[in-house]
Amino acid sequence: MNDRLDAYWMPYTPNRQFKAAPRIVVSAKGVAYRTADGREVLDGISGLWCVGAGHGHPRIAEAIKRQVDTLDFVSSFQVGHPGAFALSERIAALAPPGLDRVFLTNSGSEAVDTAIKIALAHARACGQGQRTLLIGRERAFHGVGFGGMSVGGMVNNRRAFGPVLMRSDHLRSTWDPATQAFVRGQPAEGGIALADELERLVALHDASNIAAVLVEPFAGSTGVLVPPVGYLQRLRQICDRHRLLLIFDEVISGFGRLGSMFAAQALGVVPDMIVFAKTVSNGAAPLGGVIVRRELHDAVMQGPDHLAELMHGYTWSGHPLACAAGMATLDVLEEERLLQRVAELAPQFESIVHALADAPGVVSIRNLGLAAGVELAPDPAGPGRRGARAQAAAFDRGVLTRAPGDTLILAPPFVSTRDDIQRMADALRQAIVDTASPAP
Ligand code: PXG
Ligand code: PLP
Repeated sequence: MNDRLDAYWMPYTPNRQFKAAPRIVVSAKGVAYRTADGREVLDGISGLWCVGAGHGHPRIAEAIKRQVDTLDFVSSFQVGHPGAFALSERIAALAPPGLDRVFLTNSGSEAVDTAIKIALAHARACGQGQRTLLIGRERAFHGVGFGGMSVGGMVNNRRAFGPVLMRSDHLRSTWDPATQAFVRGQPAEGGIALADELERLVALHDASNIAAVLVEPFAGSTGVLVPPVGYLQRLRQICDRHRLLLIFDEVISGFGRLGSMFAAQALGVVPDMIVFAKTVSNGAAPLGGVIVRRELHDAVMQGPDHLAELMHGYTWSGHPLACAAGMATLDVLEEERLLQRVAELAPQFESIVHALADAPGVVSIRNLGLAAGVELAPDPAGPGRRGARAQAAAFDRGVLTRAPGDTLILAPPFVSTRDDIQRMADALRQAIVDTASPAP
């Protein structure tokens, strides 16, 4: 093992295994990486669901370079710079009507925790400070902050930290292997019954104790689980009936992955807050945030006039380089008509990934927009091993994927050609074949 890899404790990585057989990337352009040993590896997951416009986009790189030469940093606490205001106004204009106040963070995790704090502060501002319970969903990922972890529903992310989580309860996952195994897009059946479970949780806890309901429009990092038609609409109706805040975590779905700016628009349901990150800056600088319904914001604008209305913020909130990257990314999404491109590519993508159904051990394929999960039967030795082996094999075969459990993710950059996507799927197929027999 190379000793020089020891110091870096890698995030969400089996460190001992990685350091025994490292996968080091040294450059990237468009839809491909170059490894330290000179190989090309296609980016099958848009970085980590964030590089929609492709790597090394000159427009975005230029904007960051210009910004660092003009204003490298100014705090956003009690001073400001033009970029943060311009970016927020632009994002507000892209959001569904009514949602037009934007709080900036540096990551999805920070954005989720920010949205939860806004929900709690809003309840208190309305004289309902007892509303502290969070409702999430099984198999949801909402980042790694204590709030996001609490409302999240991925057991492995919670296990080691359980006793310190915030109070939360969880809807059932929308995933039903019996009826959805090879569904294309949204399942047709079952959405209303799944969403009606929120009524049961409201009856159990009482609406007066609930701060917010937080869901991903589709579950991304848990393996692309797509809710049935009508599910999100019904959640909205139930939240309205009981005056609960509905928050969409659009860290993955926001800024184009579904062929619209937000899933709220693609799926036709308007929440009270939208959490975003990832594609907003095309991966070129850390950026996230929360888009808030104006009335929520206005309700919190109270208290002594010398004090911040919301005692919250990060040193890097509204960082000039991130704002420059965000503005340039929005320019590129618009000028290169990348949302339209995603909408056009999505049906071809769907056919290409579903053609993997006959590869050895494929038990399910789901897709929405430019996101798909290809689930493999687990190794007899237990869940997750086949997925991990297939992920490593895919890298050797020339495509970067992710493997939550035994599901392989494909989420290509928006600028991919049909041919790029086919090459990604071919490499995935080879990796599936390579790992068809259990490890010795
Ligand atoms: N919410 C959602 C819905 C996410 O997908 C976060 C919050 C947290 O964002 P940050 O920027 O703090 O990482 C995410 C992040 C995967 C994978 O394997 C997905 C994410 C992160 C890491 C891995 O799919 N999504
Ligand atoms: N810890 C200490 C000691 C700090 O002074 C600060 C910020 O000033 C933080 C943590 C939070 O860091 P950030 O604002 O980058 O989230």
